[in-house]
Amino acid sequence: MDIKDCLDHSCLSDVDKEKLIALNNPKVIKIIDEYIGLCKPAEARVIDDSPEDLDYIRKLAIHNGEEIELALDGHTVHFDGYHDQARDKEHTCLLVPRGEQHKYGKHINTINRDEGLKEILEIMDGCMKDKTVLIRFYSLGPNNSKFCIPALQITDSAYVAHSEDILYRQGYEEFERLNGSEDFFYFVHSAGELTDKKVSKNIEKRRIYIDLQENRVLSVNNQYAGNSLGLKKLALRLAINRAINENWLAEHMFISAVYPLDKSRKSYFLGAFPSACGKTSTAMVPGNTIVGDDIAYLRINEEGEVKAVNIENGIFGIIKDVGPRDDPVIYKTLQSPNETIFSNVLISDGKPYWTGMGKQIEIPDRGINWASSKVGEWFKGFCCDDEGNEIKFSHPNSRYTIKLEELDNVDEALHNPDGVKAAAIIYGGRDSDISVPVYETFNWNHGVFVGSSIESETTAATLGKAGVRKHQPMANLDFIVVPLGEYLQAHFDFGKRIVEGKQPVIFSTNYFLKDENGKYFDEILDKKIWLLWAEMRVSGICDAIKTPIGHIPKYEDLVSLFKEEFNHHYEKSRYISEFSVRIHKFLEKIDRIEAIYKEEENIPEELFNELDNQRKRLLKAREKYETDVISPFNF
Ligand code: SPV
Ligand code: MN
Repeated sequence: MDIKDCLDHSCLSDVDKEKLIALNNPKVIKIIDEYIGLCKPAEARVIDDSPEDLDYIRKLAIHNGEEIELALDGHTVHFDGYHDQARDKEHTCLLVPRGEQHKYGKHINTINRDEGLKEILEIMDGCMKDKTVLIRFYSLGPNNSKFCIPALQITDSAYVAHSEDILYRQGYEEFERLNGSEDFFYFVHSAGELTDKKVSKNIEKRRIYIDLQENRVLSVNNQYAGNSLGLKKLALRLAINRAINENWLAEHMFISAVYPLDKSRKSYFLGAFPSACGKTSTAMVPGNTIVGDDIAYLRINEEGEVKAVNIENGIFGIIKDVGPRDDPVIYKTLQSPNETIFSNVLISDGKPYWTGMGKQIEIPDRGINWASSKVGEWFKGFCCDDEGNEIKFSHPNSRYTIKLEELDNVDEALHNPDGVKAAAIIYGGRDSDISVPVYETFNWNHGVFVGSSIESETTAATLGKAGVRKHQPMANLDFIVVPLGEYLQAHFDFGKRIVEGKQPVIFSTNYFLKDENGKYFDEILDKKIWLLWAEMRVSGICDAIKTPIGHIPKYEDLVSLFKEEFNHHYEKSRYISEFSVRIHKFLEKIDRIEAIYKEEENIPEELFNELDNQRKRLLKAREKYETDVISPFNF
């Protein structure tokens, strides 16, 4: 069949058809043909990587009311509907062939593939009526790299396309390079019918269905980026499946270069933290340079080392608490003219306001924001949300979207097609009463166990109640679309393939430990000290104390780091409180984790071995020291 015959849609101009035909890729044409036919847009535009096309998208987002221009050049605001402010886990489902649903654990919502497809395709029938559909080509990973996965995005939201232009690398050329191959991911998104305030109206029909068989995700009746942007968490899910089959890892991790205080060395750290647990702020610790803050692909190169790339090109970051003191680099960028989309903040006089932007700013009493069920006027005392509480001026999950290149601290290796060498991996959670602020695991397998045991109190980044303790293996649980056992086995197997001595050192951090009065021990920037200590360990510069959970810092090393960096005396009493090993708390956690894994099928032997060994070490220490809370000075 001549591929030109497929594109018999009056909504496509000849110029646009030519752009598609030039790619010489029958699968691309077939997909576009199918979804234009189904979604029935008024107009279709094929966007290549030209500056004119990208400018068209920016203008369209403003023209159609999905974004509003702000006072500073390049700044816009976008509002998601009141019930569309976070990832919707409930309506995100994996399409699973008949008879296979039992293989997947409790963590994934699954739906029979035939039924799910029927349902969502019905919802999508005519969903782009009167709208312009945008056909976009992107690259997940640096261009022309072994890591790169080309991705086709079809969306009727100019906000989604604009966000992806900021957050991802353009990929029309990657599709040319594909030379007809079917090896790409694709995403079809529709915000669905919009209200007069341009937010998705039919929220009860919001669906995000993941189809591993076709390497595609269909998403409808939403705008919040975590639900709508194919390239973000929807692609992460497809990538996790693909990585398992190809022996690499797709992780919810930042990548940053960490330097000692005298800047004499540089090591790349990766870190996995559940949403809203300090991942971006760890990646952005002042003095370090950033490669990425959210998603990394990891591969082992020919020398047997771990290399990692950021598959993104920008940051979709939580804006709450971004202020000049704790987040100076981002704050400065957000106050400068450049391409930035704010979402769900208060707007007054063309300026954005958010919670925790610093004491120097007075928050206006009126403005527009996400407060009413329609986006609209907000005023101090605005009542009420679904629980009857006063509505604050800015949502806890309000965000900013910027290009990494806007930041002063972007790392030179951002686009390196070979990636950066991973010297260390950090696993962090949100835990108020168990773990110490930082420790180094004994080896790769112990580190995998620690990553697999992350627990975190829920946050505003997903819909539902915040503050509930949840198991969050590798901070990736929300995105793991394969049985948990397979995912964990892939981590153990990955470790075996790394050349001995080249394994990244795995650390655990916890910034959320509280004292008996419920006050956090740590200041926000103290995480820099934990990173500096980890860097010293990676570089072989300092000794550490061996405990049953791993190696912890010596008091004197922390005293000098706090002194040199913050000119602050790190009190011995605080050290003892923070770094004591709370045996029964760890044991209770092990019991919780064990119970979860015992309910899953095919959890690797290695994991249970690590768990048993960890438990034995803790029990032995309790016997030896005859106490349940062991001071670091005792070891
Ligand atoms: C996260 O929640 O982990 C994010 C934002 O990075 S989202 O796009 O919602 O996934
Ligand atoms: Mn994330």
